[in-house]
Amino acid sequence: MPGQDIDQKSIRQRPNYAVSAKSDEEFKQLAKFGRDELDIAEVEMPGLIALREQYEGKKPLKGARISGSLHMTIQTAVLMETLKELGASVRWCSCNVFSTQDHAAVAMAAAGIPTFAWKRESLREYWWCTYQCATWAADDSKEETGPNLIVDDGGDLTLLIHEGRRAEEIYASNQTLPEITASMSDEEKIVYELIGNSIQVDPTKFTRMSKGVFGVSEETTTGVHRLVQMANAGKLLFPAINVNDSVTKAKFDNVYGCRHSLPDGIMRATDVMIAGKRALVCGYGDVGKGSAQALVNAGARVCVAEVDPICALQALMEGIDVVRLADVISDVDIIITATGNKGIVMLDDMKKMKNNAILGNIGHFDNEIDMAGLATLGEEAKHKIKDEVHRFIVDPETNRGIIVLAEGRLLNLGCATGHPSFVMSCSFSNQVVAQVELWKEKGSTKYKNQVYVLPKELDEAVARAHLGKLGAKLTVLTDEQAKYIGVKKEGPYKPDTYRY
Ligand code: NAD
Ligand code: RBV
Repeated sequence: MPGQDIDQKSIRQRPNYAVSAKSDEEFKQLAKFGRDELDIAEVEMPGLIALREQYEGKKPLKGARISGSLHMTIQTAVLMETLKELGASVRWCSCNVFSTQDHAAVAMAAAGIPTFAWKRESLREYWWCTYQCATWAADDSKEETGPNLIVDDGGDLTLLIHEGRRAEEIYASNQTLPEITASMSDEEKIVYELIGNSIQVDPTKFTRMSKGVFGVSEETTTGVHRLVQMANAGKLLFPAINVNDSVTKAKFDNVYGCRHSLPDGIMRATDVMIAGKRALVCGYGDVGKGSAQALVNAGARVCVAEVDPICALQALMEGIDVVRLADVISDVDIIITATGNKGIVMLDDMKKMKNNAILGNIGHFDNEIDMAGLATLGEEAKHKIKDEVHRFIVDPETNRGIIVLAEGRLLNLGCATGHPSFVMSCSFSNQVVAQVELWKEKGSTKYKNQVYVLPKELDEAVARAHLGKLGAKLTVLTDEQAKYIGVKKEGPYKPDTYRY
């Protein structure tokens, strides 16, 4: 099984967890550090704590086995413990090789929550961890089983189950294992090799597993794109709740979260003076807006690249130039990709960049920047400055190089610690509400194998739960005013068409 090559010296592997700790002493220290930060985070996560209070003694997730694939950070640990407090059994892995905070992962393992995650996993280890997260291992009294609910971020866990089941169907019909072809990416090769190995041990594992899943709640824009494509093709095997498009997620986490954690990542990685520099943000959606604003606030001269005329016009209204990458590539000092699309900055572009210009991505996957192209320059062109910060020599004759952050993966989680607790409390409150809803409706026909958003009442409730902490006092509509604008006094206050 992939993962056999896990570095046993630094990874502490037990049947119920695999986390980073070289010794018992380090495990204890990390667990304490994690717990101390968790205690602080809880105070900053009023939405999650309100949900714990709302459901106290009710255990609405009793009996649910939840597998989560979402950055194993301190904030996520508070989510995991909230799900547990609501009655669920929880099992976790990260959704990115660089995003785990080891003290958070160790604190979860020490608290008895099966966790398979450490910072700087290899791709092989990453998919091994995902596989462990999906596999609810057998013990003396129980047979091996799988999750009945999934929390996903980017869709890798959902993909593994879907592709695993598809491969098992092919295997059942003609005994062939997934073919590994030269045109596949390194990651695809690893995934299909893992599925092939799994089939040889248990040829119906994912088929059984997929039948037990009542639904998935998806955290991020890119994961939602994947789910919508699957649903449209009639291939989605269970219902999905699109947490990303709750207003209290996309319009807060993606915007204000990135406004905080983008500069955090750039500064921790490089400590470069942002003021005065020319920065290009590719993509002016929610993440691009937060990123561009952060760079403007830091004193950079910012421009954006967009394909969508509406987003382009929004940028102009904020006083931000809209340009084409090709026209500015040789002049900018910082380039950030935030499109959720692929192939945004290619090797030929990088060859034109200024010496020591910084290139980073904050979109979900690592294909916005042409890392495969950079790899063709050879190992001698790649200089590690420190973990997650590399200088690639793009012109050997003059030694001109560029600084690439987090190897093209989302730099706010690779070079820093992701979004802070308060904004993640909004995102994760939606996750909890979605999980409770999927579990409540597990026997009903309310949800088909489609992608749903949560009702506005719940979105407003999530926002409401965060006001007190910031000392806000909401104005209350009078009966007459409510009637005049045609809403209920207690909300929802806007029609579904309203865009915030
Ligand atoms: P979005 O759809 O709101 O914005 C993406 C924008 O990129 C769109 O406006 C689109 O028109 C534009 N775009 C697409 N192709 C382009 C191209 N070739 N050139 C220029 N612009 C292009 O999505 P979003 O919510 O902003 O999310 C963007 C990405 O960030 C997704 O992958 C999402 O999953 C991820 N995300 C990351 C974090 C994080 O913490 N790092 C947080 C939230 C979302
Ligand atoms: N994200 N999580 C964190 N601190 O745990 N920070 C950012 C954290 C999520 C965010 O919700 C986004 O949609 C997703 O990471 C992209 O993978």
